[in-house]
Amino acid sequence: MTDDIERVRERLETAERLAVLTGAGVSAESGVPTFRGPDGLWRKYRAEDLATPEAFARDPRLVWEWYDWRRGLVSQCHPNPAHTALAALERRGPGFTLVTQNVDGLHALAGSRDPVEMHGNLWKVRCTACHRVGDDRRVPIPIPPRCDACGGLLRPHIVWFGESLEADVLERAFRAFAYCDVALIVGTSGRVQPAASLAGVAKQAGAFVVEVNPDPAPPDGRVDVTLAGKAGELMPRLVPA
Ligand code: BV8
Ligand code: ZN
Repeated sequence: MTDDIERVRERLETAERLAVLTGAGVSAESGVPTFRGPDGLWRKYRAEDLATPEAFARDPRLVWEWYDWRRGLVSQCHPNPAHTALAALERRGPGFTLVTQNVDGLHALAGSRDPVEMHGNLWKVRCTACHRVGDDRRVPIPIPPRCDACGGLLRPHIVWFGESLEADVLERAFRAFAYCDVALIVGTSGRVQPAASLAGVAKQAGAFVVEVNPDPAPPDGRVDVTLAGKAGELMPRLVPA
């Protein structure tokens, strides 16, 4: 593993265009539960019961109670060394894009300047009537929350299953991976589309692809080096202060 770490560290030093994709695993050591792990969120809740527009239409109160609970939990969590290392990597120079599936906002808290939040953000709400998007950090949030401007029902500004991602977000994410020379895939099970396609896009473009995960996906030809370990431990070794 040490040789692999050295190899990846060198690649990161010489990379001209670096694309990073993170998933719930990068926040696991901050205390944010993952989705599909043994103590994952989806173990207790069924995704289709909560993270879909149909669930929200059926029972907005139940969906808001789940998000309010997650917001309360995340409000107590802090970035871990993996988030900090990625922010340091970004400061090395231009040509860096961080794409995250996470909605916890911890990358920005750690200093990442402009993370591409593919699935939205727990701290943003969107009016279902006038479609205004705004920050809302109330914990707890009054349920059901109402729009200040028009009184419409607010929803989490989060991409639910069956909902399309914002076009500009998709474009930024896919462009970053289509033109990178090194791609880092950190802490994701690679189960959710279209994020799960990004590693293949990088490979197709001839990039050097690295996965960081204690429980890495079985080799499928898209990853050049797999570093089997926790992001909070490995990322600082890949990006020495
Ligand atoms: C869409 C918001 C077009 C909710 C989420 C093919 C093409 C297009 C769509 C689909 C397709 N096939 C299926 C679909 C539909 C669907 C989909 O992918 N379903 C899956 C379940 C099969 N996709 C969609 O609906 C997307 N929409 O494509 O629009 C469209 C429109 C209509 C109809 C069809 C298509 C929208 C997807 C967004 C869904 N919203 N979240 C919320 O968060 O509240 S996704 C949800 O899963 C989370 O956001 C999370 O980010 C994401 C991915 O999970 P991971 O981040 O990977 O987390 P997970 O727990 O799975 O894994 C954690 C990993 O960390 C593990 O590998 C573990 O080993 C590792 N780990 C643990 N500890 C550590 C660690 N790693 C490092 N360090 C550690 N310490
Ligand atoms: Zn409104």
